[in-house]
Amino acid sequence: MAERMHTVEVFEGVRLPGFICTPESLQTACSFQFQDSDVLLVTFPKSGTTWVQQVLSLIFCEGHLWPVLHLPNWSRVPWMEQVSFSHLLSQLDPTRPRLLTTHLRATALAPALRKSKTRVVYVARNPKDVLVSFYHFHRVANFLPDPSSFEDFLDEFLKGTGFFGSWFDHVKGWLGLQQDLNMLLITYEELHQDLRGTIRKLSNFLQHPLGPAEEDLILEHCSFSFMSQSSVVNYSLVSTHIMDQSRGKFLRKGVVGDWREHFTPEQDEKFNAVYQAKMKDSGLQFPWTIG
Ligand code: PPS
Repeated sequence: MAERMHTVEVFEGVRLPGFICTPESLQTACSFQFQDSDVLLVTFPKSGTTWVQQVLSLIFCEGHLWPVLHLPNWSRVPWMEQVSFSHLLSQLDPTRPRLLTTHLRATALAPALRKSKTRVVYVARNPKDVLVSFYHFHRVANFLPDPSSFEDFLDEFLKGTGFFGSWFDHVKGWLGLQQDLNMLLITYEELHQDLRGTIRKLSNFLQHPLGPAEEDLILEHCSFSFMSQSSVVNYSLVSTHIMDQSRGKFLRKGVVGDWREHFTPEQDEKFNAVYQAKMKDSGLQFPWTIG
């Protein structure tokens, strides 16, 4: 795969890193046969994927921490669109619900999902913070191009021409299916503000109620400080040719509102205007205020 490090895969008009996605792997994702017991985590990149992968693994671990402590997040909750998916899927514990992840848009997976009662957990994050986190990640991940400047990166994000496409289309596409699919929306901000309450909400949705001791165990193993030190979630197992964390950590800051340290007042104004135009008719409610 090393020769695909800088390959760009265009899928449904969206640029994806060819290092992790191929036409075959994308086809496998779109024709996947979901089971009613599956749990699908859906995110636009940098919205809290790894955090919720960890929480989902912990909710279903029944107090047995071995996988959480020893298996990387990408093998516990594999990405459906990635080349490694078929192999990782075959390694999942057949006695537990299959926990799956995707960054793909709703148009790609909705037809397959509609055939099942699969529970979908959509995690959204303030797009200003998503943008900042993604900007830094582009500098770390060698399978993504180095951003030329923050301003150019912001313009691409607003136009939706960057990797993984438009944040606006992703969120509106998936959340427009809330009536059709068995879906729960949670936000990165909610996880920050009330981690225990959000975990409870998740476990109720997943029909996997937790006792107070289980909740405590989950809280302990999904904190930013714990995850930053854990090699199976901080991506230190990945070769520096793929992710060079001397350029910035994968678990970078883990805070709400870091965009304020990056945006100029002009950039903020530009962002707000596009956000208003694209989101005003969406009817969606989020914990952030933009514009
Ligand atoms: S990816 O590449 O799409 O899987 O990235 P993703 O995991 O969605 O997003 C990475 C950001 O999530 C932050 N993160 C956390 N924040 C708080 N607490 C915990 N436990 C946690 N785990 C991951 C991570 O630091 C990235 O955000 P930034 O703003 O860059 O720090």
